Amino acid sequence: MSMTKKILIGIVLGLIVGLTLHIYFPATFDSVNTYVFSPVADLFLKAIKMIVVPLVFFSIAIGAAGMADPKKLGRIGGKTILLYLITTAVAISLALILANVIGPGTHAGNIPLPEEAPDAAKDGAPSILETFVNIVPENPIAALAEGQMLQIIFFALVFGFGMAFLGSKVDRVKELVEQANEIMMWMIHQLMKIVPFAAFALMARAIGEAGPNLVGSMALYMITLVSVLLLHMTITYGLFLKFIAKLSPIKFYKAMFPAMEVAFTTSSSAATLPVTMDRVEKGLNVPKSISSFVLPLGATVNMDGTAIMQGVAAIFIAQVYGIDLTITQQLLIVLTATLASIGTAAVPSAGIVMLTIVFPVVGLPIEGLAIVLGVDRLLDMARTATNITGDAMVATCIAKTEGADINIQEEASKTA
Ligand code: DAS
Repeated sequence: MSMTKKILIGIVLGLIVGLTLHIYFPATFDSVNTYVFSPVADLFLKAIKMIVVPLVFFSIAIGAAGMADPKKLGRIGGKTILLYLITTAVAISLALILANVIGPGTHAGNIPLPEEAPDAAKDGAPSILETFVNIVPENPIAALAEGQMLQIIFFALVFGFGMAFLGSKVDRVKELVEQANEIMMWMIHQLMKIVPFAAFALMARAIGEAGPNLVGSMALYMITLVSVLLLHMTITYGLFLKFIAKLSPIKFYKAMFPAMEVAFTTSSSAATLPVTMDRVEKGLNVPKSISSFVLPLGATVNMDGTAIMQGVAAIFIAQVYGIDLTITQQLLIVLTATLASIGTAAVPSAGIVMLTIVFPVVGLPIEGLAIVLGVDRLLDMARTATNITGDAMVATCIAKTEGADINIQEEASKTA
């Protein structure tokens, strides 16, 4: 049985058990939660927290090194990184606008904040100036030890730029960082094997505590997220394709559909990369000289779908806990989710692990992860399809601006 089916079963069983206990056996729920749901759910959340700090450092350092590589940073590299950052910032902005307008978490019935919720959740957020000044860690080791996410991200970015600009002098360090990141991705892969059980426990606990209202809110969260993904792929990518690549979006999506299918079924941009490259080169006639740079970089650092999930999830969880996020905090979500998506590994469920960066930065309790985690593996399929589509769209635009003849040579791709 596929992992997706196992997770679906975990979610549905968790829903049924949680609702049954909440409605018919409320007195029993507490003991079942204490001895069954919470141990499994908390173990899983702690394992995610265990992975996230080193993963953030290694993956963002590698992402930064890839983007800042002087050998690649020329005209094409500069345009690519600019387009990647612009589309990701637009993606998150769309996510925040729609999540605030739809308000998926506003009807969940304010779930009480956990005792150890971050201060900002209780005492309001630091000002943007304080946040900006605090982003530079006085002691990076302390920042890593305390899990100060923005400071870790800043140090990782600077470290990555150093690896890029020092080039071959630090090849050994770069190799060590890349190998360490492989180990972190291996850990995520192992952890994801218990997602069906974790999804059951997380769902049963969340629904058992909050009741039927949360079911509707979670459904609305999923609808909001998928709506933003579709909006971003049709409007944002459509405008870029029409006005920069001078290409009909319909033709683009016809050519890219096979790659989107693979991304949807594998939930991995890395696993889809060969198909993405094949379709961009043969279906959209993008020169290999461009696709071989733009697409592997995009699969690593450009994840619009992931950034959208992180934006919608942050607003959703704030609404569920009744936390009003200021405009400053929401702008901080744009910055943090953009950086988190740069560091997100191109493997299943990596995005939800990186969500643990965004929450503490805007004072949201990490326990909120439990509410979205249960359904995340299903949403990962949709957002991974958006991730690779964004990479292909940028590759097509870059090719056009470099004078390539972007047209569909289906017969060529069939005979090739
Ligand atoms: N599944 C990841 C990818 O491969 C994205 C994510 O987890 O958010 O793109």
